[in-house]
Amino acid sequence: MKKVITYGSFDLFHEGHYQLLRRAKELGDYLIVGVTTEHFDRMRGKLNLVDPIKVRMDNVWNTGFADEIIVEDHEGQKIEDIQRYGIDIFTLGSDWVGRFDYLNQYCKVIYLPRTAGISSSDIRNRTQKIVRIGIIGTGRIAPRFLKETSYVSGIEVTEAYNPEEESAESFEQKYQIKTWTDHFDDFLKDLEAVYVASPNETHSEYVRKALQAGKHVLCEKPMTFTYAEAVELYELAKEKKVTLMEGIRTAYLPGFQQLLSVAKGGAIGEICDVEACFSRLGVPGSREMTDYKYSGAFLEYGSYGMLPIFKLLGKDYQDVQMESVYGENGIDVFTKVQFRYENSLATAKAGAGVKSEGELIIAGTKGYILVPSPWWLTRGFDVRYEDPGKVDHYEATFSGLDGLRYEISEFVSKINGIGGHDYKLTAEESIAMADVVEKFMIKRRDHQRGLE
Ligand code: C2G
Repeated sequence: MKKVITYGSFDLFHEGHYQLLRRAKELGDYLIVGVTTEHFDRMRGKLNLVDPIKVRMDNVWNTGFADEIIVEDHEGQKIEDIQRYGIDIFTLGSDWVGRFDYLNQYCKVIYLPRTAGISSSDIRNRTQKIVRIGIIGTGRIAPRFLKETSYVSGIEVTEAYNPEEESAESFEQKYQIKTWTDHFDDFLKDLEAVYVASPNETHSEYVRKALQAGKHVLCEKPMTFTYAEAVELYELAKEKKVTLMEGIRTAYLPGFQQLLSVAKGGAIGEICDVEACFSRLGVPGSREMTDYKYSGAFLEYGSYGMLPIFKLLGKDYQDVQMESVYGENGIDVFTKVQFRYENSLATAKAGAGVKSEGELIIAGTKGYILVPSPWWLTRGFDVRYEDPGKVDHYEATFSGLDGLRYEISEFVSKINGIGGHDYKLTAEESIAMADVVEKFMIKRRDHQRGLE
């Protein structure tokens, strides 16, 4: 009996999928179809799948071509499956030509011609409403956002805004995006959403204005400097029935989700300590090194460290203490924030003029988890125990350089009401971060007053 295997997401099942399965079956006597999990698809950069796995599997089954359906959930599984099921032929559509030639050492690899003129992405784009988003602030991060949006279906950057003419103009010329320097209300008019990537001190005002105009908002961290304002903005979003999301990228990465599950799943027992560090040496003269009012190590990078702490231990700590190493201008070049919970401790460290190891360590009663640097781009981690010979290694991956597309994809899902409750970064967690930021700013201001 000749056994054939093929794989796919089979999202929004269409004629191309049908024809592929028909011809795959004709290649042999028994066809096994591997259907991808959403987690695996997200790791390999396929975002915004519409159909749940059950629907995708049923659709494959209903063609009558598959003799067996399996789930594909990790990189490297194809080799395992070919050996486990004694496969003679591996086949995929011609969009993958060359990519799986290495499997020739295990079985025969055949690429079948792809059906022209139809794809899940086309169907998604036709049936889904495209969210028109405008970027506020055309500085360093705007081009990255623009590029990453192109990998997410259902969203398109159509405009940008920057009151500084020079920056706005060069952005418009370089990226061919209509750019405004004033008339903020007109800029908002044709948009459903905005991405706020302006200087820190302008975030909250732009967020407020956009929410008031009924727009969905994705805002760079830190969204506000005070607890009260964070509460107010999330309430406003609720009242206007729009999505408000703080852009802490790590929260949306598949590897970080996996890390949280493993840590909370009991592998290391009770969690007793979380220690997270993020440092990036700023260029002399850069905002991170000079803007002592609204920038510095903690305001730029502190949210990253607070994220795993609040995700793992909750936001109801008993006490928080913070200390900084300050530069000449009173800016913090390094800040350490320590939380005390009823039965655990946590530390978030942020450096802009100090370099340290960017690792995350979660210590528990049975073992610990080490997420190596850069932990905030979670690509894998170890669960370690008293016995140094016993290590459980978890591999994760994501597409793109910095994971921004996962954050954008989450934003689109929330706008479209897909994906259920907030859990990756809740309003309450974001508000709790604003509270710490407020405490930090008071302390730093006191230090700066002493310098005057
Ligand atoms: N396909 C096709 N014609 C189309 C569209 C898709 O022949 N117009 C084929 C693809 O080449 C693939 C199968 O249908 O062989 C499933 O396509 P997708 O659902 O897009 O899945 P894909 O991302 O190609 O999964 O491990 C997963 C696999 O590596 C590939």
